[in-house]
Amino acid sequence: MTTRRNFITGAAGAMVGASLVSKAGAAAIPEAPVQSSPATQPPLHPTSGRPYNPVVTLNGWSLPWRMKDGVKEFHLVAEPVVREIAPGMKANLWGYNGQSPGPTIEVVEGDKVRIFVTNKLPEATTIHWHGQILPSGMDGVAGLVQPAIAPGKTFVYEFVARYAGTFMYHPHSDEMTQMAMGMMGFWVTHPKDPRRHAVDRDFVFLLNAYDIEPGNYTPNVNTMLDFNLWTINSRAFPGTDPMVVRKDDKVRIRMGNLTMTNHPFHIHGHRFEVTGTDGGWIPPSARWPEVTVDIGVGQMRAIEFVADNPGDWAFHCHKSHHTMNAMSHAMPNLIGVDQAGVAKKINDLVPGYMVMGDKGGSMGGMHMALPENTLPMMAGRGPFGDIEMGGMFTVIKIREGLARGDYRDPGWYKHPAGTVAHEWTGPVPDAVSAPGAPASGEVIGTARRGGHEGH
Ligand SMILES: [Cu+2]
Repeated sequence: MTTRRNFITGAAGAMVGASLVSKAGAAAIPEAPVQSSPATQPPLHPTSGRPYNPVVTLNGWSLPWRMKDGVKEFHLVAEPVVREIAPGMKANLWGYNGQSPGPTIEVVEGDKVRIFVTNKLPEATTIHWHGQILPSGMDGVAGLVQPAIAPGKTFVYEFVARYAGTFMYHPHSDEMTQMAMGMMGFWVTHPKDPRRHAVDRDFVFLLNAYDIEPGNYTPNVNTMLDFNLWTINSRAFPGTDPMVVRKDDKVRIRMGNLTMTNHPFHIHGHRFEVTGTDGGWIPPSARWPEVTVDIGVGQMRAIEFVADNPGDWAFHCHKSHHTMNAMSHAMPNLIGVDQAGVAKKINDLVPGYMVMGDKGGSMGGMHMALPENTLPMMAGRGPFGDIEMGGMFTVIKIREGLARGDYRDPGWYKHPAGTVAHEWTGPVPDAVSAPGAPASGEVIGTARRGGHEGH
């Protein structure tokens, strides 16, 4: 639910003291709306300024603005927030206007934009407008082109949104800490002519990662690579909302990567084309079909496809560890080892020990008791059982007969008769071994090496 907080009566006013903010000065600053829900909010249709086709931010929202003398004015408040990563786990993060990531900012090509940034963090910050072509002094790099915004201060950024495309914003001040704490947001500059690049559904999200040990609430900001929560807009599956799509809709998904590694995002049941980067739109003659697009560190990609295949389709990072949630990954590799009976004996000594893979049962089926404030490694439940996924995973739900603009979760797909993989109950011929192959059941070597450090 969106609530509104007046700058004069808000905590910022109290923090800097009434004497420092004159009534006239405070009244000149637009209010800073706040979002408290982690659920996907409906698209924000423009009521002032040029028309455009709004985007839908997965598990997020877009920031309202006001028009003042032909300038589109926004107010971002950098502040500590509590983000629900998924039901059962909350994190102390830093974000903007009540959430991490902050709200999506939507403007139109040629718009004059003024953004007030109030810093309610315990340390100085800035905002860099990633991908924007703007005056050097508006680029938000602390020390280089502006002084950092001290706690309690409000700065103003002004520039023209020159090119239509897909962008983001994030601090360029103590950025290792501030991005590890979740400070980032999406930015879309819509084309002047709303018919250009028009699609039926336009989803956006940022990829981010956190290192929060089970039982903790605050990310370790010194982690360099070994993150344990791989998230879409600071949500981990099953906390990520589905992307609901009407059959035959033209769909765009725009993604930005603010983690420390690349993420090859993969769609099921469809082919797409990469149509845009953070540098702009790709000419149709330069596009090629894909089912996976690698999004490098600091990059943005827009993909487009026609949703002509009804069903529930996985959409996820293809690094398999990125579709798992927190908990220890430092375990010996026992695949191929007969662990029958072993698990129970070890469990008597080490409560909670898990055997993985062979004869131990898969991880999705374990349903172990969890420590406080963490998520099972793979937790989703589907109509056929456990969905053995977490992290950077969501579902695209394509249905016939949805209304235009209806994003409500339609439930699980009802497969037409005869279209679900099923057990074969007929005769099965004996397997034929190649000459010199080991006899069935013979074990080659033993599993000694453990772990997978350094991945
Ligand atoms: Cu990934």
